[in-house]
Amino acid sequence: MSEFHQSPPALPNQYLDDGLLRSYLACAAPPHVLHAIEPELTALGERAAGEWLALAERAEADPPRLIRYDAWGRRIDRIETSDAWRAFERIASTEGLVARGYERAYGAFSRVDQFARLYLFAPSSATYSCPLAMTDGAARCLELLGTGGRLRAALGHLTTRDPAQVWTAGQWMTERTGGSDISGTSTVATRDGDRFLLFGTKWFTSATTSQMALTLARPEGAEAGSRGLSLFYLELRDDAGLPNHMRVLRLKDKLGTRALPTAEIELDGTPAWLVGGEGHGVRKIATVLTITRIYNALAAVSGMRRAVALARDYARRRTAFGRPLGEHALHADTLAAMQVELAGCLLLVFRVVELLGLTELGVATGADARVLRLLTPVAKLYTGKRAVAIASEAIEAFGGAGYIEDTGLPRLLRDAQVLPIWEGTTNVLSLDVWRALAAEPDGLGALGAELNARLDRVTSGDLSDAAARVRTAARGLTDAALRLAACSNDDRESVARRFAFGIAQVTAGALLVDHAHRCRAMPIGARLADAARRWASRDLVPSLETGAAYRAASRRLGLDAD
Ligand code: MFK
Repeated sequence: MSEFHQSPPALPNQYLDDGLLRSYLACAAPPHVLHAIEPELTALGERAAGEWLALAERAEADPPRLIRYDAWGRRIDRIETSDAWRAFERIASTEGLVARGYERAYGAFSRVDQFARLYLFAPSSATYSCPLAMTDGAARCLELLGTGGRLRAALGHLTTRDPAQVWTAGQWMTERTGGSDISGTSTVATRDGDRFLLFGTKWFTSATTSQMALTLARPEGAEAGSRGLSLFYLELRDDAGLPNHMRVLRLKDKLGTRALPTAEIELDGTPAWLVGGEGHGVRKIATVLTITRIYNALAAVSGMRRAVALARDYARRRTAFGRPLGEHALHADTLAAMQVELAGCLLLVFRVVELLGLTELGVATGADARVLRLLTPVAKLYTGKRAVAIASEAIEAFGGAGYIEDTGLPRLLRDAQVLPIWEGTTNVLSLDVWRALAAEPDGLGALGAELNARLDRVTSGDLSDAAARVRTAARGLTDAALRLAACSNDDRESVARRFAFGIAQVTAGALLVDHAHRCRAMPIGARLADAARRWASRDLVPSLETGAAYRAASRRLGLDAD
């Protein structure tokens, strides 16, 4: 009988081992800031590979439960979470994973510092990054719009580092009628003095153990459709700790994110306060969506990084056909493609984070603000899709072991699959790109100018071909946008996803070529240059064919019975 056992993959310090992240920070961070944060990031990288990973496994193994009644028959609707899940709440607050974005200790760079920490935390957190995303989004919304003692006090709870005081927030938009199209929102707000009472059902409420939520409802008498909606603040529990005129109908049985409590909730006179006055609720909650979409993109790249790290480690351990997997040219090629994808996506996401920091500090140029608006949906939609593909590839790199639950590997794929769905699906966000360009027609011009300036810096000969390819693709994209602007809405819609992918790939390409050039003297420089050349050699802009005949063919292909 064989006593042979495969050796499982191991994770080293997740900061020290991450040359890509470190090279990015070395370029992006002011030297004194890098000096200050590196020891802390190193400590977080250690915890991400050890303590947090163990907590995440425990949280996944002990998912939330809904306790409807207490022993005496009183309806309590308490969601019980594991000790491990609650430990993440303490860790997140003491590490200031949200607070740092509001303390702004490093000025406009504070968001990059915060998101670098989140990058290490997220893939070892059993999706605790989700409540943090909504907490951060709500904090920003209240910071901008939250007047009055109650809302200012809530902001204090969301941004504190004190675990005894800290709150998390939910963001409740989705109802039975839909999550993308929220015009059918049927939650009604009835005025009750200086507050409102909410009546309705919310179909997806993630992180339902939060203390507060921001939600949409229609004040009585307000117009139909999304324009009649207002944004409200509510607290989930009353002073006695009981549900605040609401019922938890059930917990969702989800494909992944299993440690994260997601529930259906019925509001039955829940006290709520207007945020930013009556009306324009969608425009107001868009502040939350911008933040949560950036978190989503961050979760996607950090998940990709984890998948790549595991697959790479295994490729050194696992022997097949007489050699370690990594010694096989085809496997090395597959891992290389994953790393290239990760590199482009990481730089894309952190560029968005940089722009967020500049905007919040009030030091962004008009062009920066336009690029942030444009790249937020682009980064979210592109990285969400790529995260699923990379997780799938990583699992395949483990062969059958990747398909077996107790290796923990299937979770990579399950948890990635939510990323293109929540916070706006790929198609909804592709259309949001056109919404952004309709509001700011010069958004693409501003992006193009930034990318060209980056490419102009590239003077090293071994990257000049790559720079030229990206520049040509960027020009093609701008020309296409002009052509599409003159097309019908239907034509623009049919091409929207391909157009958004083009923006993502061209932007990431320019960032990667620029970054490789800046890092050329570092030990990682040659690897980055290889990654940049491979990225640039793709078809950066997919076919943008459209038109009435094309759309008719799409309908026939997509919908007609064979
Ligand atoms: C680890 C990762 C963590 C993630 C945690 C997630 C957990 C939470 C789970 C969820 O909550 S998932 C549900 C998230 N839901 C969505 O993302 C909604 C998806 N649907 C859309 O985004 C639709 O496009 C939208 C609801 C916005 C369509 O609504 P409308 O009312 O038909 O859009 P309209 O009329 O174009 O826009 C209304 C206003 O909002 C306009 O402003 P004005 O009133 O000034 O004209 C728009 O400009 C503005 N707006 C819309 N989208 C915007 C925006 N402003 C800025 N940024 C945007 N993205």
